[in-house]
Amino acid sequence: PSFEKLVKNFEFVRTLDTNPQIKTVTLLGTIFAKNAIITLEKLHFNENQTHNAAELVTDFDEVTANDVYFWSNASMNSIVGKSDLKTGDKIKINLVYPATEIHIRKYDEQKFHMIKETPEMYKSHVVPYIKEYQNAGRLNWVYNILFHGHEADRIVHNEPDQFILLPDMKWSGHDMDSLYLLAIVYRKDIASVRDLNSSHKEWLISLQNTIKRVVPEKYPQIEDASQLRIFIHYQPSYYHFHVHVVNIKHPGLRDGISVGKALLLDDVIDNLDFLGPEGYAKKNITYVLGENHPLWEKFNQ
Ligand code: M7G
Repeated sequence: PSFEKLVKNFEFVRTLDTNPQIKTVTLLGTIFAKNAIITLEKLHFNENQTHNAAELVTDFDEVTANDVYFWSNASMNSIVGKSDLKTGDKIKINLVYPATEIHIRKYDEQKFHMIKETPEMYKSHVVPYIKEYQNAGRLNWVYNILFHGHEADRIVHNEPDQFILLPDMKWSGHDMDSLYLLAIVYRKDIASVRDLNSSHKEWLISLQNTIKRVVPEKYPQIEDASQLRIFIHYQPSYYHFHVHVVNIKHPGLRDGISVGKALLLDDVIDNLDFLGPEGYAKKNITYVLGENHPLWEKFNQ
């Protein structure tokens, strides 16, 4: 029989695996009473699709908006280019509008470098950058969530005086394999991991314990907190302390969970025992920096 005929006669038994990163599903089934495994992969947008892809988005579902950020699940309403995406294919669409130069540079293709940031580099270059940055309204979306009721209907947990836990903009909100939540703390005095020292240890442990308790309660598909990857970023894009809470099955988006960007919250907490009273301000931190990042220019002046 032809390949097509074999596939047409596939009788589904169970799903072996799904992978949100490479957008695959692997199915076990039978074809003419023999076991068969089928892997389907959603294809990447190809060159001749990219220019008009945005025109073809339809069926916007539960649009969320915060400051200059908008996101929604949607679908494509006609065949794009030659193949790949077909009518009705589900997509997730994110919009930044109006986008600043920093946004454009962040998403633009660029060269990356490993940087070993010393405590001196932090003080002389990063601290002024953070100050400059915080005055530029970049944290509006954070304050909207914490203090102005934005995204309120989506909040998973609100621990008064501690933090708000809610779906990250990166998450479709439906697919549990790629569950991605964000815990944003109320306090404004921690811009990044660099501000953490041993005095924050108990506070961080309690924050993490609450996350580990409430996520499996809210999402029974997460059977146990050991199925969550809980981490922070250095450098973060937003200098107000927040924690990423992601299904361990999610292999990550772009560099989000790569070494050189993500630090496990557990490791951070443990390191506070060894870093002395100044904590992370005293440490060399090595990470990936893109040439479009404002710090790249500052370090190279
Ligand atoms: P980050 O480590 O500062 O930067 O994380 P990254 O974007 O390089 O990861 C900020 C996190 O906040 C990211 O995971 C974003 O997807 C998420 N995020 C950003 N904005 C603007 C929003 C928003 O308006 N709402 C929600 N819920 N999440 C957001």
